[in-house]
Amino acid sequence: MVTSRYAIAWVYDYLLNNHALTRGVRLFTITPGKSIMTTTTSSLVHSPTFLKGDEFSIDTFALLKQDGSLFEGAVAPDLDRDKALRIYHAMVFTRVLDERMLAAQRQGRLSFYMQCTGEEAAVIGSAAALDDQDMIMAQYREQGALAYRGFSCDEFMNQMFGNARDYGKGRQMPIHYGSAELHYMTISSPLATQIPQATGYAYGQKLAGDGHCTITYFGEGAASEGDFHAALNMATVHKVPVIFFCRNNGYAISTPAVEQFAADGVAPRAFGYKMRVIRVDGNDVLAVYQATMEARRLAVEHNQPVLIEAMTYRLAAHSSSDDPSGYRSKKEEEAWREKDPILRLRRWLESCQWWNDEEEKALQERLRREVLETMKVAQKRPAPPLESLVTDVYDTPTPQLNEQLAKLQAHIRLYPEAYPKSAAQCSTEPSAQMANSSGTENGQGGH
Ligand SMILES: Cc1ncc(C[n+]2csc(CCOP(=O)(O)OP(=O)(O)O)c2C)c(N)n1
Ligand SMILES: [Mg+2]
Repeated sequence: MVTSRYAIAWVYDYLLNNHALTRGVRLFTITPGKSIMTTTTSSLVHSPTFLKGDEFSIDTFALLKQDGSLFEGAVAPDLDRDKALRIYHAMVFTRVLDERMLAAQRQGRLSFYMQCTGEEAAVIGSAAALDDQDMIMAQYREQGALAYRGFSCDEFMNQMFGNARDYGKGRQMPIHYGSAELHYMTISSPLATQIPQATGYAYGQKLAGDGHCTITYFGEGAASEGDFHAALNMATVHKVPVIFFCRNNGYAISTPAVEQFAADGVAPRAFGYKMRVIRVDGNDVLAVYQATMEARRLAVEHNQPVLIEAMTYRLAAHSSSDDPSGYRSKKEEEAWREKDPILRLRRWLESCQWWNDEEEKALQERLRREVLETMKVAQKRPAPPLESLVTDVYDTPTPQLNEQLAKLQAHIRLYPEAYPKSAAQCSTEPSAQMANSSGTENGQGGH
């Protein structure tokens, strides 16, 4: 962990010191004691030929047809019944959670929600191919990976309701989950920041030599950020064990992929960095699983970073604040609904005699009940203590923070009916912490 924190710091240092604008674009590699060499082995040609880059197209790796049978010549990955069912349960749980929490948002119980609907195979199939100790740095639509790792329904709910049991102490919007125990970096909304962080973290893993890698998830929209390019470049230059997993779900909010880039998706960008790349049918959980297994092997055994582009579709709205009817047709959505990744896996499980209608019914009922009951309990839990607003920011709260807390407490005492009861209770007396460290020491505060 410590090594990796240093490695993330190293990423920012690298970005500051090696940015093309500050150093000039480096065309030469200088090897001490040797002559200056170019970084290319390019041959000389004597007529001006411009390459288009679309001389070959990137194929899509697929194993499973929508009816649950394998394509001719396709071989299912080595997946036993227990693991296949663990994947399936996480996919169904994610779908049930999404449906219920969107409804909760519509009922006014929750301020915000984002669904993974339609992308469960991409997210969970890839998470299942990792070691549970590998690091996950996600964007925000990858709750399925966390569910697969074992984040409980209660833990999801506590985060979403920002109650006293939320690991983030209610400081973040719903869906900003994280778990140190499950090696899942807390979500942060500014797009693509997790991508260079993943390179840095994986560099730390390489230095630590612990045999683990990092996977970072991001949308095709986030891949337009400069952070994406810096991350890929650093990863190949420094040979770090990182998997870049792009969920190409067709949209960045309302902007369709065709209006985001003219190229053949995101995959060809890997060539610019001499990185291994594979495109996979993101609704085919077996193909995603196998591709990610192989990517992990390359990363861990050869320190070879890999880009995976999973072709999928965001079946739901971007978030609970979005209405896709303004920018895409029902017909398009229906066509993708026909490719439902959960149904595809269910049919395969049935063909293996590992699943049946009765088990399906029981699972659906159990998960719906669990989600509903856990939500009701989490919603009623008290909010985090008011003082927690100023703790954890610095080692000890600064006089300014304590002053702000005191003002807030005074405000709550004036208008107790506008705040949760737990906040009003905390505000009957100025906090002990406040009394200890507020004031005008160091000449700050107290004005
Ligand atoms: C730096 C930054 N710019 C813009 C936004 C606003 N924003 C949030 S999500 C989003 C679209 C992202 O699309 P994509 O990466 O394809 O992920 P998807 O939502 O499709 O899963 C945008 C533009 C942001 N959060 N951060
Ligand atoms: Mg997208």
